[in-house]
Amino acid sequence: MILVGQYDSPYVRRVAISLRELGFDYTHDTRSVFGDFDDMRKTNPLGRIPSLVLDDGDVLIDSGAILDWLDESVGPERALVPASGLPRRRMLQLVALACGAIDKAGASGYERLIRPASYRWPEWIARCRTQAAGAIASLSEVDWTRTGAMAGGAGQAGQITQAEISCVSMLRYVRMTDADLAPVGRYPSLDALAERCEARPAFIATYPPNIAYPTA
Ligand SMILES: N[C@@H](CCC(=O)N[C@@H](CS)C(=O)NCC(=O)O)C(=O)O
Repeated sequence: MILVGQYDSPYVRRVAISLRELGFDYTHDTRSVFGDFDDMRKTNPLGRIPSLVLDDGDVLIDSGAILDWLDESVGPERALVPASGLPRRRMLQLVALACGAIDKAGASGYERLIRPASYRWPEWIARCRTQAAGAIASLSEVDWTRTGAMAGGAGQAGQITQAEISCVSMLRYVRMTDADLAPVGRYPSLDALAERCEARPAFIATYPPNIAYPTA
């Protein structure tokens, strides 16, 4: 299968980490969502990443749908999100907070990266950053040493969970694009989570290099 999209996208990265943690092989298509826009739209009509091209030619789009398919493929014992009940609900809540923080940090980042300076709207950027900061603060209150236990099936015997993968992908992205939202030291629980996860082979292999984001 082919994973389309670069690892500086936290959505691509959470799929890449999940593929690796679950033992899937993939080829990496590193076309750029901006530089190769027209070509990218032939893979995904939305012109977004990630996409996952399956061996039968089917193309899955949207990281949530891709991860759902991965979990279904490996079955409930190995799935990264618990199959049902309170553990599933709680884990999906953490994943939603992580993805919401990505969306909001991303929206404010695109304002700075893409929109011409004279058209930027500071109040909108501030609102997006407040929303991202709220989700990050909420995630920092989680006892990350217990997410596996909370997750029922997922997380047993040292298996990583989707909450951890998505949260650490979010944190790396935020620290690349808007570090003031979660500087090292402000949230010790998230620092510890990142340190534990970023040492795993799947995280090391997908660690995105720093990118130059405008600050204002
Ligand atoms: N809900 C989507 C969001 C994907 C997304 O926002 N991808 C970004 C890169 S991080 C993208 O393709 N941005 C370009 C665009 O939307 O035009 C997912 O989870 O896959």
